[in-house]
Parts: sequence; C-alpha cells; structure tokens
Amino acid sequence: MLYRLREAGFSTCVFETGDNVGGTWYWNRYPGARCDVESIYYNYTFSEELLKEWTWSAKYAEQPEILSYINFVADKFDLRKDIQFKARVDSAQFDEEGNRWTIQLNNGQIVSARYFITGVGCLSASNVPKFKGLESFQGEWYHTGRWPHEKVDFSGKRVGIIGTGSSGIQSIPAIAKEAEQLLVFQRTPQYSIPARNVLNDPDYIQQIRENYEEIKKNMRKSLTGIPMEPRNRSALDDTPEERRQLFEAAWEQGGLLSLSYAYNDLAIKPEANETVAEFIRSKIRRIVKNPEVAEKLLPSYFYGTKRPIIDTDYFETYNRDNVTLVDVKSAPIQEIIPAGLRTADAEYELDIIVFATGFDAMTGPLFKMDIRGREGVSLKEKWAEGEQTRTYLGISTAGFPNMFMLTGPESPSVLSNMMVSIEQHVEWVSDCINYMRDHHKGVIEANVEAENAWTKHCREVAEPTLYVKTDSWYMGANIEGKARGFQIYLGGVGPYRQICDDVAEKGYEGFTLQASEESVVNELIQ
Ligand code: N01
Repeated sequence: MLYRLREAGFSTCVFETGDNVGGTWYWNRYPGARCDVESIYYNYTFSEELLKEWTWSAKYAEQPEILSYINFVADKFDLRKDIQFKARVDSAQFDEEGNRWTIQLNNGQIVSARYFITGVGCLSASNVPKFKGLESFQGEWYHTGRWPHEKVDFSGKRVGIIGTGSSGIQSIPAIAKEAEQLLVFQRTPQYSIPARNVLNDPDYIQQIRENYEEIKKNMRKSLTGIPMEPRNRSALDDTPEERRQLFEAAWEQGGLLSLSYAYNDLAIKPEANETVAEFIRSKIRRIVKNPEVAEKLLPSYFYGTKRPIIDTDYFETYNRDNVTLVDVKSAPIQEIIPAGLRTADAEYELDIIVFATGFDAMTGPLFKMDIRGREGVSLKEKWAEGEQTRTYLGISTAGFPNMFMLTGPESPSVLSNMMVSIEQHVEWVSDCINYMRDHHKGVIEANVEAENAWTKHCREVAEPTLYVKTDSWYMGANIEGKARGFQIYLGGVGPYRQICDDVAEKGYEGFTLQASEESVVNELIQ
C-alpha cells in the first residue's frame, strides 16, 4: 500500500507497533511456524523484478525465510524510510469540519491525514484466556502469536501447551523434539493432514518463473487465491471404494486443499462431509499406536469448517514417550498455579506454558484502536448494534469516510491466500484514491443501503454452508462475549474481485463522493 501510494505521488506514512517489518511473520516466530500456502503462491506479484530475484527454498516456507523475504522487499523498495516503527495507533478520529483523520500514536504524536487505511491484519490480536492465577506462575509462559525474538530453551524442561489449532499443531512436533516432557492440553481435537513439504527443485522454480503471468492470472480468478478448483462431483455420487481411493491420493498429495477440493459438496452437505471426516479419523486411528490416545484425538466437527490444518508428523508425535495428551474438555483447566496448572481432576507441574490459544480475529485488531467516525461514533459501538459487523465490500463502512480496511471483515481475507487478497485491496484502494484526486473529490463514504445489501449478501452466501454450524474463530465463537456471526465473504476471490471492479467502473457505485474543498473554492472563484 505504501509503495503504490508513494509511486502515485501521495505523501504516505505507515505506523507499525513492531520494531521492524513482517507483521504476522514478525510476531509468530514459535518453533515449527511455517506457511500453509505454497510459497510460490505466497508472495507479492506487483513487481516482475521481485519475482525473478527471490527464490523460495521449499514448497512451504518456514517463518524465518518469509520474514527474510519481507525484509528483502522492504530494502528493495526502500520502504522503511516512510515507516515509523514502535509506533502504535491508539486512536483515529474523523474530523467532520476539515474532512480529515486525526491519528494519535502511543508516543503522544498526533498526525492529520486525508485518508486512514488500516492494514492491521485479521489475526494480530492474540488471545490469552483469562485463567485464574496466571500472574502467580513461577515458570515462563509465551503466546505463539507474540513469540520472543530470543530462542526459548525447552531442553530438560516440562512444557505444557494449551491449544491444538494451526499454531499448536505446528509447534507440538518441534517442541516435543527438544523438551524433556511435553503435555498437550487439548480441548477440541482437530483434523490435520500431512503437508508433505519438500525442497524446491531449481528446474521447477525455473518453470514457475517462465509461466508466472499465467499462474498469476489463475490465482486472481480462483476461489481462494490458490490456482486450484474443487472437483466438480458430489462425494455421494461415488461408491465408498471410489471415495477411499480418491481420499488416499489426496492424503498422499497433502497440502491445504487436496481433501477439501476432492468433491464439491463437502462444505455443504453433512453426509458428504462425514465421508472425508471419517477418512481422516481412520488415518488418526492407524497412526497413533495407543488406541485410547487415538480415540481422544478424533475430531467430530464438520471438516473444513475450521481452517484446515496441514502438519509434519503431528499425530506421529503422540507415539513419543515424552508426550502426553491431556483432555481438558472432560476436565477443564481451572487455574494456573505457581508450579503449573490445575484441571478439574489433576495438577500438572510445568516449567514453561505455551498458549497456542489463537486470536480475537477479524474485529479484534480494529477494536484495539479507538476508531471514531461521524458524530464521534466508534466502530465498536457501530458494530455492537445489531451484533454484527457491517461493511461495504469489506473495505469500508458507512459513517467512516475516507477510511479503508485492507482485508477487512466481510471480504475473502482469511478464507483466501492472504497475499492475493491484500494485493487486490491495495490495488482497489490506490485506484480509488487516484480517482478521487483526478476527479477533484475530497470525501468518499459508503452508503448505508449499499452496506446493508453487502452485509446481507455475505450472510446469504454463508448461510447454506456448514461453516455457520461450527463454533470457530470464523464465527467469533472463540472469544467470550463476542457477537456470533460469519465475518468473511465466502463468494470466492475471483468473483469478489469482479464485484469490486464493477463498483469502481460505475464511478464507485454505492459510495457518496463529495467534491474537495479546493475544487469548491475554485468553482466559486470562477
Ligand atoms: O488458533 P486457533 P491458532 N482452554 O483459534 C484452544 C492462522 N494460522 O493460533 O478449539 C483450552 O485455531 C482452542 O480450543 P477450542 C490460521 O488461519 C496459520 O492455532 O476452542 N483450550 C484451540 O485448540 C489459524 O486458523 C498458520 O476448543 C483453549 C486453540 O486453543 C489461525 O491462525 C499457522 C482455550 C486455538 O486455536 C489461528 O490459529 C498458525 C482454553 N481456555 C496459525 N482457549 C499457517 O500455517 C482456546 N483454546 C499460515
């Protein structure tokens, strides 16, 4: 966003809490952290030069490599000179008289800007559950989403990890190799399939480079930003043996979408979903040697309605002597004690606790700032009314003029390859700001009717799917007291891009654009 606006001649400044670039990949440095989207699709595509200069070492890049890439991009385009680090935005308020945003930083600095763009991500507000007694714990504790920059030494330690989502499942095998004892406190068992990571072959990279224009086009028009489409057949149209063979091949192939895309109705029909769910359960039973442990690891929600997880030796890790699975669904964690933690039926001594307990997703990062639009109404207040987010295209929200949210709620965001969705929003927003300048407009604001129609459309697309039947962070269900509602646009990246482009082509249909003060003054003079 900074690069595009700067190239277009706008004076632009980025405020960043961290002391360097990287965002998600700056904060999530826990052992085993890596991307679940293939590296060749998980990069910027705006610069051909950049695509040629960077080579990914493996199919799924590890966090240090992705962070090096982001630093490489920042250096190449000299981005840091317009980024203020260690600068957290505490509040942003729209001033109706001057039609400008007043942005207040935690260091006391106040900035005035015509446009206010949030690039705070969807999963950056880490969630540490409010366990009683945490402050009394005498060991060390960490959250996966706020991992220290120094190495955490697990050797010879009794480590407890709470949470078995993507972060837990990536870190458990890595921590188990180092720690003396690892206790996994699991509330909800998860489906996970092998990533099957491999090093990238130079010939393969060459072939990708030669065809990147085509690959980029396919990524942009695909459903998820990854150039793959679901197989156009119902799971219920195949015999059990045909299904088994297909699922086996997908399991061998590994990766994020291989099983989800095996049939076209797995996210819609419970009976279809059960075929893939049971297939994965059969794999867990076969991999985990202790049948009692295997039984505790069997998930029961609809497969794919939480972020599908890919792993390296996750279920195999439970065959190690130093790993113990503790079921905290039947005996919940009651409190953290100085020596460890206490569940409803036992006490566990621990030297280190790892919270792999996720994030206050989607709205959490936005609500960490006190954002106020017209008449001083805060975003929090606006979205508390009716108990759901309301946006136009997931980019803007009525009452908050000249504010844009990159990968905001009700856009495809976390249900897509984030790189593709970020670039699409960046292109759309910078085109819009250029249009405003070229047409002498000073204020752009979503109309309430357009917003209501978009929010309704988002709900209507999600409603027939199984996503809304699962308690997940997609639904806001992981945070106590948070309003429930599906906050992501499920219509797909390609169709969504088309909708956004059509809106722009029709002169920003659904928005009200006001002339800039300068152009009004000019007209009066003439
Ligand atoms: O968080 P999660 P995450 N007591 O919310 C448990 C992305 N990501 O950080 O399911 C006990 O998925 C909770 O249990 P339950 C990706 O989009 C991507 O792992 O609520 N347990 C669950 O097991 C992902 O979906 C990558 O019953 C408690 C876990 O903590 C998203 O980030 C890598 C608890 C939280 O799982 C979030 O993943 C990592 C409590 N009080 C993450 N509270 C890539 O590969 C919570 N839990 C790119």
